[in-house]
Amino acid sequence: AATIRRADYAPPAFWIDSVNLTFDLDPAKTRVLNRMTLRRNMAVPAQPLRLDGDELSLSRVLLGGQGCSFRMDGQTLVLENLPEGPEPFELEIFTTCCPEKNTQLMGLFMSGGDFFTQCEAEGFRRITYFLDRPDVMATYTVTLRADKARWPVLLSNGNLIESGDLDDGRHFAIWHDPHKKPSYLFAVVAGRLVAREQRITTRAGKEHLLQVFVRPGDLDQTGHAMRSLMAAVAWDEARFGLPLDLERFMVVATSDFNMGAMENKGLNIFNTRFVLAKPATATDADFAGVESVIGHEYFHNWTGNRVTCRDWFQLSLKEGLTVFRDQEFSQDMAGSESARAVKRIEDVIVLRAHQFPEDAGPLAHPVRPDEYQEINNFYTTTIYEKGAEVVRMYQTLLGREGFRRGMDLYFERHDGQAVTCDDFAQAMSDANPQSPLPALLPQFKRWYSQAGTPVVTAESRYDEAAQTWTLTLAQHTPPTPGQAVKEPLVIPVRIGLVGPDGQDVPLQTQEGQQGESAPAAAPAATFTALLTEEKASFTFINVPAGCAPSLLRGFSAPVRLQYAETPAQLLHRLAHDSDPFNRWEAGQTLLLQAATRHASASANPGEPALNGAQMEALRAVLRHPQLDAAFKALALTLPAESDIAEHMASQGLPVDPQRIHATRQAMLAQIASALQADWQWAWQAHQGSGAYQPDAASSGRRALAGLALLMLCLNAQATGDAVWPGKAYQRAKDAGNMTERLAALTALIHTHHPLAGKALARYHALFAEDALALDKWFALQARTPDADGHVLPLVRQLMQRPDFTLKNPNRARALIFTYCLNNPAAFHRADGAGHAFWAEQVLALDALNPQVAARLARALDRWATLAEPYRSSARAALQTVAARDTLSRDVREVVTRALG
Ligand code: HT7
Ligand code: ZN
Repeated sequence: AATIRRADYAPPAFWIDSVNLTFDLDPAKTRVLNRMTLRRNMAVPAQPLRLDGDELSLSRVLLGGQGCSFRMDGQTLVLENLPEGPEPFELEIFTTCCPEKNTQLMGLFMSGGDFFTQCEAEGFRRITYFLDRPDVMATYTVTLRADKARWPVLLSNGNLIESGDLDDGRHFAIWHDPHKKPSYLFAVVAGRLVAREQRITTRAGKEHLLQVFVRPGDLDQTGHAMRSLMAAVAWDEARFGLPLDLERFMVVATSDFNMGAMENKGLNIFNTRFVLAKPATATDADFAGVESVIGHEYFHNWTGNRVTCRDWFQLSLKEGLTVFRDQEFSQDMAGSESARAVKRIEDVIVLRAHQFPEDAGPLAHPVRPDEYQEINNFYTTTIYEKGAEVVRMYQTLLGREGFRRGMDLYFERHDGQAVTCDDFAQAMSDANPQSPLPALLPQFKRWYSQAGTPVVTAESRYDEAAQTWTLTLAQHTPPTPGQAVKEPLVIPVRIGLVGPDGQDVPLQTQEGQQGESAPAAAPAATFTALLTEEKASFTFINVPAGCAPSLLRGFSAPVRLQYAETPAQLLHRLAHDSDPFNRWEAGQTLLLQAATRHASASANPGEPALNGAQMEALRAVLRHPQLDAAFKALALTLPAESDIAEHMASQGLPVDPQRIHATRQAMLAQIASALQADWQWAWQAHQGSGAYQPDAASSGRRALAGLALLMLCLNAQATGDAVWPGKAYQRAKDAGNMTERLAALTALIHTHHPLAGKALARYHALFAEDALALDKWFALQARTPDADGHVLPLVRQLMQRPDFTLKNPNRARALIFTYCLNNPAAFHRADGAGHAFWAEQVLALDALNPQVAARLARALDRWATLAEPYRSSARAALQTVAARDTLSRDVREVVTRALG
């Protein structure tokens, strides 16, 4: 397949000013008439017009109303004899497509009998021939015609101009979008839908209509989405001065969708997973997901739509920035300082669980990639989450106000344009001439061009006589495929010192150090050291003896920190660190180190992983009178098996998924048993009363109670006690909300309790008609801890059920992805059967939906870190897939790169 290179970017040979589309919607054969006004781009050498197309049937092409010559170059429609000057001309193209056969879910497709579109990144070319690239922006007028009884609601971007009835029971609607937009933001929906509506008046005094469209039975599940949307509108205006620029803002939910949601101008299309939420069927995590994705898509209206990307290499310009904005939104919505910190911890857990492995694996790529074969493969955690961390570092360097100045200048300069990551960086820098950024900008921009997670090594030296503390920081970024040599980056490292009494020690620097700002009036508790060289030292004065350094507070940069901290220092910080992120991190480091020791080949598996002092430290956190329940739940949750695997891989240790699983199970049993009385207290003290609320405090309480129930059932599994499994069964049966029901079911399933089967059957009977709740039922079982290899046969058996289908991405993700990506010990089997199953499913999915198949293909990215025999069977499975000659471009790119 052809490689597309960033260096080859050239402006388009033509501009498209306006597009007039008429759709005659029909599942088997939809007819699309595309009348557009184009003009030559006189700034580039004269070339033929090459219009992108994909799986279209072409009926007619007219130039200025007359037949004209054209040719096909593969799927590209080529017109040579066009006006040579800059004057506009009209082109009319008539095509048909087949939505009911569109299992890729790109372009125009059907879901539950309704029509939807997905155009990002290159789906518009599956609707009509077009210059399907983000730097070609046009105004759109869209006429939709369809059978009125089957598709009573007809939607497109912008404003409804006219609607009415036609002959034969058909009707029409005409929409006009006044905003110029790239084709990837185009959308159409036609269906039997109902809407929750809300009129709002924004700060600017303008009235707007917000609508959330769903299938008729789902209206009672749209309240949270609407409240989140209203909050997002208010937040963007308050925090960034960015108002809603549309009279009408629509959100529509579909149950067949490749990703979470899509920010089409004024007509966001969502996976039902991120719209529908009611306490009986949605968990706290689901409620939080709705808020964050509703926010994310809404924030794209400015960061992505008003200012868009020049080309797809700049994807992180909109995605990294918008993830940063949705993270900030969710933090602000969480309220208290502690709840904000919990959100930050959760975001970093996600980054480390997904982006760090990507950056260390065969598909590592920079935040602004240099090349791709299939753009759909580049909607990655590097573009999104690492991109967001890069944006966050601007805010760390410039402060909130400086960051806001940068944003203001970015919009002042680029509103209505298609721009690059360089343009964003320049605006941040130019808006903050007094900051360290202008001098560091070329070096800072290496964050966009260099792949790989930097390793920052810290060394601490204390001079008791001089009462000085010197911290030496060194950076090194390991090589990644295609990038052998790395240059030093600009790394902001936020530092604190926890004194012997547990209080922060004020940090006073020696003169002339590169850091935060000019000497502050009063020494602050936290200092931001800017590491710009390969190695640099920072000395602080008036430091008492016995302090514990607290480094990379708030996770101030997306790096791996290596610091040989003593066990006593770790325990001290777990007990006292004023930075909640680092306090949590101290506990996780302790647990990760213990797990790594225990899982390594030389360890004695019979020995307990945690010692008495460590257990007491965990008990102290659990019983702490001031700490929030949400924080406690995070602090007492063991690192996932995949986190332990990555930690071991980063130390060059072979990854044995079975040993890691055994270690983690042993640690769980140890914590369950040693803290038995404390877990009982935690369960009893964190029961709720009253109606379900998804707020941070209530969900934190439920998280801790759920963890306590799991621990109590684990302990019961060891002792044979029947009380706690009985309580779990009752809860799984009668819980008033899905969070508690799922926690109880998980406790039964994870302890292989005989009541688990009965509880699962009851669950299925209750939720058989609710697709999202049923997805949880499949996922729960795919995540069962393996006992004698029983999970794979269970997954195969579940696939035979009439309510399973590979065609629905949510269902495939619930069962197959969960098994392959979230249950490592069940997946990486010594007999290789898990890997063979993966190959089978990747191939089966590829025939239906290459985008989804390519995501599953990523499950074996880290095969080279595995111990034998897992490594060989994983490679063999990759080779099996690579040997198929009919592979999509999507899967081909992933497996070829994985095999290196
Ligand atoms: N900008 C969107 C990315 C997207 C997508 C969404 C749905 C289906 C296919 C898709 N391809 C790319 C989602 C977002 O980041 O907001
Ligand atoms: Zn996005």
